[in-house]
Amino acid sequence: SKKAGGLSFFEDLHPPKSRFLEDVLTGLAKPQKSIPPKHFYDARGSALFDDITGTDDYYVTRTELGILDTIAGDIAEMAGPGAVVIEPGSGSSVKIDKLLTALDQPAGYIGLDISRDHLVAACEDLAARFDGLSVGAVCADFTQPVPIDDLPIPDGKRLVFFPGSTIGNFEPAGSKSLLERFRGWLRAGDAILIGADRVKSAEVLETAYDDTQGVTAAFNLNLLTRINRELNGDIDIDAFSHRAVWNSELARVEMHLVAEHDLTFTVSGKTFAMKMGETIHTENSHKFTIDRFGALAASAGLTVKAHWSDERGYFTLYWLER
Ligand code: AVJ
Repeated sequence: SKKAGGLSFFEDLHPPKSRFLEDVLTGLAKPQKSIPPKHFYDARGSALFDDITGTDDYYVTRTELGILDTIAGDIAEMAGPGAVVIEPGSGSSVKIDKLLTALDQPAGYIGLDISRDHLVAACEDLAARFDGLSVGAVCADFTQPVPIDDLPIPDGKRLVFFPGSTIGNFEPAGSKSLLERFRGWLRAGDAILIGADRVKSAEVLETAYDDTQGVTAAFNLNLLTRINRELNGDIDIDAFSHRAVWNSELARVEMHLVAEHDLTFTVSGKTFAMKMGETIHTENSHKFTIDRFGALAASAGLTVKAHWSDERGYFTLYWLER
């Protein structure tokens, strides 16, 4: 029973709207100002992120795609015929196309995303590209509980696909709960295929997050443009510069917006002051050794059954089971 647009089902769990204003006002009031990275992704921010993945310096996306090409046969064998792919935060069509093409007659695909319009468009596109694949869409926030048993998921071995090192955006406690949540979607024999960026030299990491073309700088600064437009702000964007720094202690690349001189600004009627050199912390991108990632998985009750990396050891895809 196909619904309009070629979807087998659409389930709207009505996730609460992201609290952009609340997050910004709370974050700017902290001693170390910070804004969660999920707010980067308005239309302009999403387009800039796509541009980042095309830069020479941001190796992440290109490297993961290369690994996916190399391991297509292994993946097909481990998943077996008739697998059902579940993708939380359904993202890049290039990656999911590679996975679905690699698999042996996948039975279904379920996209799960907080952004209803983006989700439906992406899933309808996918249904059109993969004739005969049962495609479902769930509008939900995957960082919150999802009543997976109430959804009409087709029978078959489940494969939760979480590429891109998105897990790196979460704090250690958050990444553990996220993996626990995904684990709760698995039955015996089901699996998670997850990509995570590796620890490497500070130089490579800092260049990847401060590319020479300035795309990542524009991506970071766009957050201020978004605040001015959507939250009635008057921030002088020219007063800020982009900084990416490898924090080896915490194994993460941090992105900051640095005030170039003392300034004040208002957002929705609230006034904020910053000193020269003070920063707004906008993103953490955690990096993992294979051992550390295995320990994280184990802490969430998951076992690494296989893992694959590129030749430089920049990025790793992990096959996890419960
Ligand atoms: C989409 C979170 C995986 O951390 O590498 C890219 C976002 N930020 N360049 C990452 C990002 C700056 C990206 N993730």
